[in-house]
Amino acid sequence: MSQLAILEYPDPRLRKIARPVTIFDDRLRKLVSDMAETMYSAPGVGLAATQVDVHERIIVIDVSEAKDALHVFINPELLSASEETIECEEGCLSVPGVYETVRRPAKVRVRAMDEHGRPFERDCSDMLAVCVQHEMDHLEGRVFVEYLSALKQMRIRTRMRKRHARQTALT
Ligand code: GNR
Ligand code: NI
Repeated sequence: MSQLAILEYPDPRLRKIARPVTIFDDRLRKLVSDMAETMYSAPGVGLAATQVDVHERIIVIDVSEAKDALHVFINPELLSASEETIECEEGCLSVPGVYETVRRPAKVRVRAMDEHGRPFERDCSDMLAVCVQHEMDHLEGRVFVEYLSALKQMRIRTRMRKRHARQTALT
C-alpha cells in the first residue's frame, strides 16, 4: 500500500478529462487500494483518480461513519438524476480549507463497474449522491468551486496561490 500525492487547485492537471478503464488487472486493483488508503488517511469521504494525477475513470467513496463501506466506481455513468435538489456544504481534498454550499440533484442512479470489471447499478441519495456527483465532476476536469460566483472563485484562487507560495518557501 502507498499513499498518493493529491493535486491542489488551481493545478491545470485537475482540468484533464479522464479516459475509461479498459484493463481490469492487478495494476488497477493496486491503484484502487492506494486511492482508498490516500482517501482514508487524508481524511476524506471520496477521491477521484484525477486528484492523484491519474487520468482514468476511477472513484473511491466511503461516506459511512465507521469508515467500513468502501464503494469503488469504475467508468461511472449517470443514468438519471432527480428533479429534487439538495444543498450541501462541500469541501475538496484538492481545495483544502474551502467549504462552500453547492446545490445538486438529491438522487442519482449510477451505472459503473467494480475493480474486477463486474457491472452494477446503484441508487444514490444523501451524502453518497453528493459525493458521487462531486467525484464524477473531477473525472470531467471540474472542481466544485466552479459552481461558485466568479468573485468567490477569484478569492479562492488567490488564497490557494498564497498557500502554495508559502509551502514552496518552506521546503
Ligand atoms: O472529503 C470530502 N468531503 C466532501 C464533503 C462534501 C461534499 C463532497 C466531499 S468530497 C471530499 C473529498 C474530495 O475532494 N473528493 O473529490
Ligand atoms: Ni474533490
